[in-house]
Amino acid sequence: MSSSLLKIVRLVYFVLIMQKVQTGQVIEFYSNSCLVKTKVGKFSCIAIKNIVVGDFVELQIIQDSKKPLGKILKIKKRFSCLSIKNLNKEKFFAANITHIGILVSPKPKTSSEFIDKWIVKARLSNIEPFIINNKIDMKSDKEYLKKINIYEDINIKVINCSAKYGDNINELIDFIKNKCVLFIGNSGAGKSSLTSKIIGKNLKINNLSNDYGVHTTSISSLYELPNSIKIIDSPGMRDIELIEYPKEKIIFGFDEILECSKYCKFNDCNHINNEGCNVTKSLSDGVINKSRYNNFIKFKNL
Ligand SMILES: Nc1nc2c(ncn2[C@@H]2O[C@H](COP(=O)(O)OP(=O)(O)OP(=O)(O)O)[C@@H](O)[C@H]2O)c(=O)[nH]1
Ligand SMILES: [Mg+2]
Ligand SMILES: [Zn+2]
Repeated sequence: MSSSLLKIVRLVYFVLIMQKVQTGQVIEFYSNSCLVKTKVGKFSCIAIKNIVVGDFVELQIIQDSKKPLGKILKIKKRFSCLSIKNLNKEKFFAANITHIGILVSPKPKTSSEFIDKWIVKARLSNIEPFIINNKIDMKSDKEYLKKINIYEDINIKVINCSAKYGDNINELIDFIKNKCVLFIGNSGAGKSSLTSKIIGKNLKINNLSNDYGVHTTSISSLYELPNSIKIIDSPGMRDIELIEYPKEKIIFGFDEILECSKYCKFNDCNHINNEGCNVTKSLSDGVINKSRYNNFIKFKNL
């Protein structure tokens, strides 16, 4: 095709798509712009208030001086939305995710508080949490392994893998089919390494052993695979607060404690020192794990 004919075809094509309202999904989000993937291509758009990665949007394509740009008209109704509140400031984080993969690693060591806080957050956001125990190629102490094993006992899926060497990646891929998964974890836990392994493309990773040229993920990006897998790689996180939730809701992140609490003598039992408390009884009988119980009490009193 001659170059002038190609230009005309391209022009007609853009005129056609510019007339129609397109729908798409936000796959990358920057401070004041975002990238939206539609059936007819990816378009850079000016961000609108509260928009996040994972949002489905309606947009109009407009021709800016050279390249086409998208103008977001509307954010579609979300089936889940995750936000983080710190010091009274609420930051929306990701939308339309079905599962949160909590990455844990022996180095940097993930605390049980971090895991339990994310389980609470996921449950209260209508999202299913599961655990990805990464870096199984590394030596880890018994205490750490014991800590991870308790989650299987409370029906939270645990997948042991090595993002670096590929061990068990297929099990993870099978599990996340038809799901939209957000990977969260401390900086250096291996979120980007894992995402790279799954999508088969090298993303920049955070080289822990080197103080120079360290790449820490700074934006959340959504990757789509042919087998209906959507993955969001997110920046590493230190700690989250749970201040946005009423204290009485914390128990929904602790299924096993919730179950036992149904047999406490009093409805308003504090599960610490009230008479007839079935939670403290189950704790001393070894039915409830001590670290889970301690985190439950701690989060209720934050
Ligand atoms: N031994 C080992 N190292 C790993 C594994 N997965 C990741 N790493 C290493 O851990 C370091 C951090 O990996 P990243 O994937 O950048 O971690 P991240 O969670 O994306 O970090 P942030 O973007 O800072 O949040 C890199 O040096 C990786 O090579 C693993 O399974 N085993
Ligand atoms: Mg990263
Ligand atoms: Zn009780």
